[in-house]
Amino acid sequence: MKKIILAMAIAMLALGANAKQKVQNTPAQQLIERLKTLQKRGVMFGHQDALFYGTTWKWEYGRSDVNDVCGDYPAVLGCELGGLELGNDKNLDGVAFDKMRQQIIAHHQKGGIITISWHTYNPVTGKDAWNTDGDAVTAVLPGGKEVEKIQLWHERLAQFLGSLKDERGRAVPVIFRPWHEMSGAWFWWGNKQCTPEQYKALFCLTFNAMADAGLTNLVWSYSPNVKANDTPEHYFSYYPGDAFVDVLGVDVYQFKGGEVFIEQCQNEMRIMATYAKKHKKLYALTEAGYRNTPDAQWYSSTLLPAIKGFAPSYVLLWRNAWDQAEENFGPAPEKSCANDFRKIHKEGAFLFRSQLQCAPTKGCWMVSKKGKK
Ligand code: BMA
Repeated sequence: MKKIILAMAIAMLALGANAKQKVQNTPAQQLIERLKTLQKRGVMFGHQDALFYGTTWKWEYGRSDVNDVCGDYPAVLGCELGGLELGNDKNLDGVAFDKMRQQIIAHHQKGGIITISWHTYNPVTGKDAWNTDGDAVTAVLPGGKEVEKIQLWHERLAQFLGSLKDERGRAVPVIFRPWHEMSGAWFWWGNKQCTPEQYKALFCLTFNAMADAGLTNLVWSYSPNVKANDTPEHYFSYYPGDAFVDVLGVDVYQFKGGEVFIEQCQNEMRIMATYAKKHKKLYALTEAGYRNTPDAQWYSSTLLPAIKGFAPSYVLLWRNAWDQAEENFGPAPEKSCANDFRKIHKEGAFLFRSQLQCAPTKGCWMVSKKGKK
């Protein structure tokens, strides 16, 4: 009973926060409207950590592997906050948070879209997000032994997200995607580590903490990992509710042949697009890739067919890591798929940053007509 009352209180609080956002026309709502407008024009191309490093370089601000290949920047910049909660000045991949902030603001000012993930450390064991010991979700939910720690971690999170402001002090809106891939069992918030109800409470806890901190710049994304022959029932089994989510997402990587990847993406697209239409939500391929991309035609023969017939807001390929040779998912000049990427760029398969325009006086919500291919 206590649990039901708590869940209802959380839901009401969140509904209130959402209602308040609607009245005030917040940066988050402006971004949602902008994303809806952009969705009609095409699918944005995104790359994780695009502006911080590539496989052959690092910390050269202004550079991007995507730009090195095709002469344009990704429309969507993915950033990662893991380690911020500990008070570190760099994330778990070595990206300094002050540089990240600078690049987020610069990307926004050039019209780009930002999405942020959070590989949160395990609050019980102190180890990384992949450490599943210690019943950590129970520990951070009301009544748990790490409630104060998650409060502190939420404060640090809110401080960073609230510090994203342009030169005139206006909040920079971002798509925030915490607690991702919960339908797998590799993170401490995964499906073997907590119940769907506990997961939803965790998502709402973070949502409410950000609302209580007064943040109005967060567009929220839910992103389970792919499941073979996924069903809507399964896809939505951890869904916290429409009041908490703006962008439906899914993370899909190619491990086997391209046909499997295409089939899985098409199936997830169908599930997300159907719900998105009915509930007026956006949807996206929030993480994707083929490790090292050992297929010179991967973009035209696999990635594009994977989303064919659907209108996701964006597709984000995972990082080209500077520190781990195997963590390589995006295009890069030295890769055999570079020509194919140039080809699909030229054909206008995706929207890139130069095609999104920022109106300096009105905030970054305008859409460039001239960018249309
Ligand atoms: C994972 C891997 C890790 C990385 C983490 C956060 O998918 O790329 O190497 O630390 O994302 O960026």
